[in-house]
Amino acid sequence: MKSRVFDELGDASRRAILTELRQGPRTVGELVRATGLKQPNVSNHLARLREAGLVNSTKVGRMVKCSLAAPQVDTALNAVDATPVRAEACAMPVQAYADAAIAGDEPTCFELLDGLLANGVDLLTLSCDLFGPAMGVVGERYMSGEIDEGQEHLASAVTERAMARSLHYRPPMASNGFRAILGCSAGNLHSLGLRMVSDTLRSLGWDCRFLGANVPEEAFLDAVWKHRPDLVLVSCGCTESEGACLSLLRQLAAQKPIGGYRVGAGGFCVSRAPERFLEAGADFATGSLRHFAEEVLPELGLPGVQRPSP
Ligand code: B12
Repeated sequence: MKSRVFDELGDASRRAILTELRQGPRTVGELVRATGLKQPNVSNHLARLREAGLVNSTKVGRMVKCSLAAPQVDTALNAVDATPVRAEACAMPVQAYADAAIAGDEPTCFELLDGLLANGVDLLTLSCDLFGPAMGVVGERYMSGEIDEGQEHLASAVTERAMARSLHYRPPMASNGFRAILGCSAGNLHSLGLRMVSDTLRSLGWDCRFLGANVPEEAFLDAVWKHRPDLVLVSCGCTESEGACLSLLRQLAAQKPIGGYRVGAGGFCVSRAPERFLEAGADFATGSLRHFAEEVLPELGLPGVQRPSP
C-alpha cells in the first residue's frame, strides 16, 4: 500500500486532487474548480486513485462525493509536504513572475506558481526564492523609473493573492499549541514580508494573529494583552516607521510578563541595522525569513522548520 501511495503522489495532478480531498469530501465538479484540471482528466485520475485504493466514492442523494480512503494517504501527503524542495532543484521564474505581476496579469502569475506547487516546492522556498526576489525586481524597476507607483501597488496586490493561493495548496500541519501575533509598526505599509512570516508559521501549525500594515502602538499592545501570544513579531519596512517600531519594542519589553512572550523584529530596516532593534528590547532581530524559521525558532526552543541535510 505504502509504495503505491508514493507512486500515485509522483503525479502532480493526482497530488493536487488528493491535496484538495484532505480538506474534506468533494464532487468531481468541485475538484475540477479547485485543481484547474479538465473534467475528463479529473475523472481519469479519480478512476486510477480508486483502483489503487486511495480514494472512495460515496453517493450522497443525487451527488457522488469523493474522499480519501485511508489515513495512510494523509500521512504520505504530510511527508511529501514536509520534504522541502530547494530553488536549485526547481528553477525559479523570478523575472517572468515579476513581469506578469507588474502587468497585473494574475492568471500568468498563478500559472507559474501552480507549476512550482505541483512540483512540491514548499512555502518557505516560494517566499524566499520567488515572491521576495520578484518584489526586489519590482523595487529595482521602480527606483530606476522604469515603472510607476501604480505598477508597484499592482505587483504587491497580485503577490498577496498568489501567497494566499500557495497557502491553500499547502494545508498547515496540525496545531502545535503555540500562538504568534504579528504586525507592522505604525507608518509601515510594507506588509507582504510579514505576511510571508505569518504564512510560514501557520504552515508549521502555529496559531497566527496577523494585524497587517500600519498598526498604532496602543492597538498593537492591546492585541498582545488580549491574545496572550508566545511570540510577538514586528516588521519595520521603511525608515519613516523606524521610530514607531523602536518605541513599540520598548513598550513590549517593559510590559512583558515574567516568562512571557518573546519579541522579534524583522523587515527591510532591520536587515540593515539589527543592533538598533535589539537595543530597544527585541529578543532577536533578523531580516531573513529562512534564518528565522530554520535557526532562530529552534534556538528559542520554539517549533520551526527542520533544516534539510546538505
Ligand atoms: C512593494 C513595496 C511597497 C508597497 C508595499 C505593499 C505591501 N502590501 O507590502 C507599497 C507600494 C505600499 C510601498 C510604499 C512605499 N515604499 Co516601498 N517598497 C516595496 C518593495 C518594492 C518591495 C517590498 C517587499 O514586499 N519586499 C519583499 C519582502 C518579502 O521583503 P521584506 O519586506 O524585506 O520581508 C522579508 C524579510 O525582511 C523578512 N521579514 C519581514 N518582516 C519580518 C518580521 C520578522 C519578525 C521577521 C523575523 C522577518 C521579517 O521576511 C520577508 C521574506 O524574506 C521595496 C523594495 C525592496 N527591495 O524591498 C520597497 C521599499 C521597501 N519601499 C520603500 C519606500 C521608501 C516606500 C515609500 C516611502 C515610497 C514608495 N512608493 O516607494 C512608500 C510608503 C512606505 C510606507 N509608509 O510604509 C523603500 C524603503 C527604504 C527605506 N530605507 O526606507 C524600499 C526599500 C524601496 C527603495 N529602495 O527605496 N512599497
